[in-house]
Amino acid sequence: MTEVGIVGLPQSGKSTLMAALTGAPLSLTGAPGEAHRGIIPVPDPRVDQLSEIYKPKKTTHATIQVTDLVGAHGPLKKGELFTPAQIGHLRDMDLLVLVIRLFSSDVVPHPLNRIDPGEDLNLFLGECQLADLILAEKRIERIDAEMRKGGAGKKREDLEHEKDGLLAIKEALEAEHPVREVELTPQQKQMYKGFGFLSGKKILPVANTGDLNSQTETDRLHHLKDQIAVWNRKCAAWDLGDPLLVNARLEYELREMVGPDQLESPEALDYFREVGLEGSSQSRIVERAYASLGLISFLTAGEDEVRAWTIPQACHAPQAAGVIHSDLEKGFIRAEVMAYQDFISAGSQAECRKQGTLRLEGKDYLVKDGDILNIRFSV
Ligand SMILES: Nc1nc2c(ncn2[C@@H]2O[C@H](COP(=O)(O)OP(=O)(O)O)[C@@H](O)[C@H]2O)c(=O)[nH]1
Ligand SMILES: [Mg+2]
Repeated sequence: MTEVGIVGLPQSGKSTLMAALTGAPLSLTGAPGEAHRGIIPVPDPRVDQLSEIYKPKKTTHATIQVTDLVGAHGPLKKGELFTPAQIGHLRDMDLLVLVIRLFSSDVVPHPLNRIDPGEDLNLFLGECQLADLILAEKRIERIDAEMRKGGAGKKREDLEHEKDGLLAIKEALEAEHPVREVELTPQQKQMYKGFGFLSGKKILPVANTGDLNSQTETDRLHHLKDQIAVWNRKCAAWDLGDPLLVNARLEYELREMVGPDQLESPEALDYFREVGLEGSSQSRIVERAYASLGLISFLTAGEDEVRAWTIPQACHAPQAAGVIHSDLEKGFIRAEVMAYQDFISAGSQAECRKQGTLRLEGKDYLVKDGDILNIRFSV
């Protein structure tokens, strides 16, 4: 499952956003390092439409797992944004949603006693690099110690290869370039997989706004955008897109008031527009997460269940089948494939067969977004 970590400075609205996105109870406290998990269904009108047609016993949307991590309490010092336990959790994430505070509040103190989104971004990315640098240096030291013990042959070659990559990573980080930029061999990528370098992950900036009609807030937003541009100029691999605009507290309160399926209702949209937003954030966060991770969905449809499944963009039919069940990958024979749109235009599977839009595809077929698959397999 796709793992998204909600990160950022204390009091930026991470836990509120988590509750707004997942419907999990709002939890404003907790011990540092504690992880609160929740699930976001991936909105997909195709699933709803197929469900209307098949009237299955069960309808299942794809999901993303989100984790909200309780950070250190109190004022921040350099190198203290992440606790070791937090970094441990963050390693497993595919994507970091970085919440940056734009809203003012007399009752919610900022940990640095100022609201400056550009500086918060700098601080966060700086801490990511610092954490990665410490990790790389520690590992280099261990490798050196192991090499001093002697030994030759394959093991030594591997250690040298691992160290070379780490030195390149160290050099990049010192120049404020993310680990993502460093060109590594497939073997090195495998070696560092478990390290979970923070700047090796995709980072999606989310600006938590209060009221965008106020000049102060639009100024802050511009400042944040400028700062994002500075990082992207420094190194394109940061690839920080435009910040996604949310109002976590409003979204949370509306969700409580009108229910999760009414967040796009005209009534709810009025509330969002009043504070300068186009709507709720769930579908936009999911969309950006999918795009930045290069994910697509395929569908399965029948009387028992209509369901969406998440796969990477370049995924062959057997691997896609494996997401449903490993037996389907092992025993894969062929996939019956219809594009969602063809199915809707034709009206039925039988009609697709007649029109030739229901195809049989083999092991080399690259599954496309919105394909409706039926896997033929034998075990
Ligand atoms: N005024 C205002 N307060 C907010 C907003 N978002 C969150 N808060 C408040 O800020 C405080 C900290 O939020 P929380 O979600 O616990 O932040 P976290 O420390 O990043 O998890 C809470 O009291 C929230 O109610 C917002 O958009 N506007
Ligand atoms: Mg929190």
